Amino acid sequence: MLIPSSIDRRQFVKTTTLAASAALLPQAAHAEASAVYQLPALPYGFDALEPHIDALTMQIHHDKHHAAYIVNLNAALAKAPELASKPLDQLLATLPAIPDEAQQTAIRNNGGGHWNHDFFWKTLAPAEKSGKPSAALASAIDAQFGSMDGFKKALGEAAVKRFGSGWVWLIQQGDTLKIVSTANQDHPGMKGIVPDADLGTPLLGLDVWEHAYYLHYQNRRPDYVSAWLNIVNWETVSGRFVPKI
Ligand code: MN3
Repeated sequence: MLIPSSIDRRQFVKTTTLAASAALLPQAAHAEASAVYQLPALPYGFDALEPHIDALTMQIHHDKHHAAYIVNLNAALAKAPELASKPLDQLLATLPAIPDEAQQTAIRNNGGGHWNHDFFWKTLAPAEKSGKPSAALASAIDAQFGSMDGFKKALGEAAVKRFGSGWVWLIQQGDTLKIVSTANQDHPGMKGIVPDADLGTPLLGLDVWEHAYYLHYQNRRPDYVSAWLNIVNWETVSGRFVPKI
């Protein structure tokens, strides 16, 4: 075997590196110009939520599932550039205005997927940083559900009742809190699609798709929900709550 001298090797590395960069450049520049949405980095490491959610589940969930929603959302928007400049929550709130049914479905599924997952990652924190609801939110939870345990029970029941894939949400509507559930990647603000889309502001969103828990919990969705409640970022959730003035 011919071993190149160190100079040759250096030159070889330099040349091939340049070639590789050059080959990537047009594609990278093109991707940047046409990709409306980028996969946001997780606000913590893949293993940060262990043992409640395992690192492999987090990695696949973020790097594969969430990434795919973004790729597919960008592909849908590339065919509808007039929609690309709309903020995502506005786009999701006006889905029925998109006349092309296939396009509407693609944006519903993948735009919802992106919004919901971005919200989901921010809703969570390592168990030691989970904290507690603010006094205002805690009192609203007590008023609505009797106690924190009452809230957890209601959330768990809604999670079990969601047949197939979907989400369970804690939503603020005026002074009251509600637990609602959506199918697939439907988002609580999808007016004309989600029946209660005017319920208010989502405070917390629980992903009950099997991809969120199956590796570790298999069919035990209630166990996943109990564990998940240990890693809620209550500071963030409390920040979304608007106390009664
Ligand atoms: Mn998911």
